[in-house]
Amino acid sequence: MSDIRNIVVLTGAGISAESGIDTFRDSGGLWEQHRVEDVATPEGFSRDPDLVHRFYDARREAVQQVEPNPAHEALALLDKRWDGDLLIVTQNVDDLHERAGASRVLHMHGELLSALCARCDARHRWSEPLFGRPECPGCGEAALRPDVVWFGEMPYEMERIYDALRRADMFVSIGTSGAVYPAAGFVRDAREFGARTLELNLERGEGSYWFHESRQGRASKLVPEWVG
Ligand code: BJW
Repeated sequence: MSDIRNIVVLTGAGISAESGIDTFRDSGGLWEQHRVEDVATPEGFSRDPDLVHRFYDARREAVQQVEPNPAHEALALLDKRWDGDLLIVTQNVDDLHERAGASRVLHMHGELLSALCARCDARHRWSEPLFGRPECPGCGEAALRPDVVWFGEMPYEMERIYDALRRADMFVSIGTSGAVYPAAGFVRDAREFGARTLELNLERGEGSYWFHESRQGRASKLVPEWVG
């Protein structure tokens, strides 16, 4: 990686699979157990907020029971020792990158441990005092919802992401099916901006042909090998 200075890493559910977190589209994944329209759209939340809260409460609890795996740890090591620019853009709402020790992490689809006020847009840590309390501590309205990005909503910090993609010499995608936009389009964007592109995934993702190189296998093996 001698000619590389600026790196963007995109991670998806596959990086957390070996920690014991369900992915979305694999066999037995979350979308086989729940209807996307019911639990991952603003319309689903308006129809049945209790169902959606139960879905995210269960996932929040599951994440608290698991630990980062060697793939998260390898990225945290890269984060510590890389003196060029690095941005770990994760689609995941878990906090396993941070718990492994990474700090240059951007959660484009939000975070399980955060609550969003649908009225005033304030974001609050989803800590004990908030449980079972629908009122926003900022504006007092009963409008708290999970701070996650549902279909039809704008992912977080897109400007910062595209800025990093524009400057990237290398773009690495880890554990994502490439089925959901805009993240699925980053490889094409990065490539057009001049980056070398690498896919690390159990199987080829939907946009695999966009990558200069694609390696298949478990993230816990491929990511430490790539980081070195
Ligand atoms: C392993 C492994 C191991 C397993 N090791 N690998 C047509 C064209 C373009 C866009 C659209 C379109 N029609 C509709 C849209 C828009 C829509 C969209 O993309 N829909 C698609 C279905 C087509 N997108 C949106 O609405 C987004 N917003 C938007 O577009 O705003 C407008 C905009 C325009 C222009 C610029 C910017 C914005 C919002 C998308 C929100 C997605 N939300 C979810 C839920 C978040 C909260 C939650 O977690 O509950 O995000 S959906 C779900 O999918 C979640 C994930 O982050 C996301 C991606 O899934 P991921 O991570 O890839 O998981 P899987 O399960 O799909 O794949 C896992 C992979 O890991 C597999 O490949 C396995 O093989 C692999 N694997 N074990 C290595 N051990």
